[in-house]
Amino acid sequence: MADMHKVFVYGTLKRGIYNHRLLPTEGSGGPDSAVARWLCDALTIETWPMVVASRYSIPFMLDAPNRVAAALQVKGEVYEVNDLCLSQLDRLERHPDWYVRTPVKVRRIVKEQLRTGSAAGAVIQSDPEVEVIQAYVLPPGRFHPSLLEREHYLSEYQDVNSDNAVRVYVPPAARPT
Ligand code: PCA
Repeated sequence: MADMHKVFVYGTLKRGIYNHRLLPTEGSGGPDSAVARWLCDALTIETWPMVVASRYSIPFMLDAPNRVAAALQVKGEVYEVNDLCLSQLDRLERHPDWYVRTPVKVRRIVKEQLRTGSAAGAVIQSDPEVEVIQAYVLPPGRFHPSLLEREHYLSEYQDVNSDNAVRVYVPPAARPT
C-alpha cells in the first residue's frame, strides 16, 4: 500500500470551502489518483495566531504557537492522504517556499454542542490523546511582525457565506499574474 500521511487543515482546504476539491474523499484511490480520507475534526493544543491576510484574503496560522496573548486554539479537520494528494497540497501551498508543512499538536474533537438554546455555553470536548500532525503554517520572516500584535485572532476559519466570515478568499487562479 502506498504511504499515507496525516494533515491538519484549518483554512480553505476544509470541507465546503474552495480548495477542498484537492481532498477528494470520494476518490477511488490507487497510486494514480489523489485520495483523501476524513479522520476527525480537531483542535490545536497550543494557541496559534490565525489571521486572514494579504490582498487575496488568505488564511494563515502564523508560526508563533503559545506566544501571542490574543491567539486562540484553532479548529480544523484531519485527513489521511496519499502521496499524490500530499504533493498536490504542497504545490497549492507552495511548501516549503511559502507555507511550511509543520508538526502541530492537535486533539480530536469527540463532541461539540452548538452554542445555542439550552446547550448555550457548552464547550468543545476533546479526546485527551494528543497527536502531532502536519499543517501548513507561515514561518517567521514571511509575515510582517505587526501581525503578531493584533487584539483579535480567528479560532475557526469560515468562508464568506458564513456568519463570521471576514473577507472573500481569492483563489490562485483568480489572482493577476
Ligand atoms: N489552506 C491550508 C492552509 C491555509 C489554507 O487556506 C489549510 O486549509 O489548512
